[in-house]
Amino acid sequence: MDKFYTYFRSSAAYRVRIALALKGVAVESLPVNLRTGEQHGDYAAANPQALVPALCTADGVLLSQSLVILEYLEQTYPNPPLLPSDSMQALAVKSIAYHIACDIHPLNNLRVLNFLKNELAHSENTIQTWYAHWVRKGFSALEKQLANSAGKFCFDDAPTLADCCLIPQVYNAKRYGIAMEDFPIITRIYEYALTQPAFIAAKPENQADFVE
Ligand SMILES: N[C@@H](CCC(=O)N[C@@H](CS)C(=O)NCC(=O)O)C(=O)O
Repeated sequence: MDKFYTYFRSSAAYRVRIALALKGVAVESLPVNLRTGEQHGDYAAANPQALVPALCTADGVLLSQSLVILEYLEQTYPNPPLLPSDSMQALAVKSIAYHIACDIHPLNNLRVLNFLKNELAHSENTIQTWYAHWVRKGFSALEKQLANSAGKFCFDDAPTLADCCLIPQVYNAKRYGIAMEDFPIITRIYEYALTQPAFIAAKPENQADFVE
């Protein structure tokens, strides 16, 4: 069985949890506590980036980067597919997923916020302004992008890799108190997704390592 290094609150790990649940794939979950800095211990010897998630295949190959793990899952467990069969539509889905994973999430990751706080001595208020700025800028563009593709989910009515990325990012934004009124399509997709069993199973509060 594959081993999955995760943390309940990690939005990148949450992406993978959604895909695992949608595909019905069982893994051995190994929590890495990011709050206590466990990512910098033994785990960093296996994954030098010291970030979660990572997935170690049954053959002992360690995959880092959530989008790579999603690609591995798509190759290994093709059903249900999380990319449309039409190649141009698949690229449209990836464009949404990359928008979130490459341009929104990295600016607001724990280590970035910690650096603003600890090394650059910014106040909580400034850090919140930083967080809100990048999420709002990203979500504003995403809202326009989704206007051309969304149905119940980001691309039509079935979940794709784009939803694996969007739902955790919205969860994270809500946790940081971002008002979602300006993003009705994103909000509609988020609320619909959270009525679906796979998305419920993947929620941070439904993980074994969850703490308040
Ligand atoms: N691009 C990476 C990002 C991974 C990432 O940033 N993970 C965060 C949690 S969401 C992390 O491990 N942070 C630990 C830290 O900042 O020290 C991916 O998609 O897997």
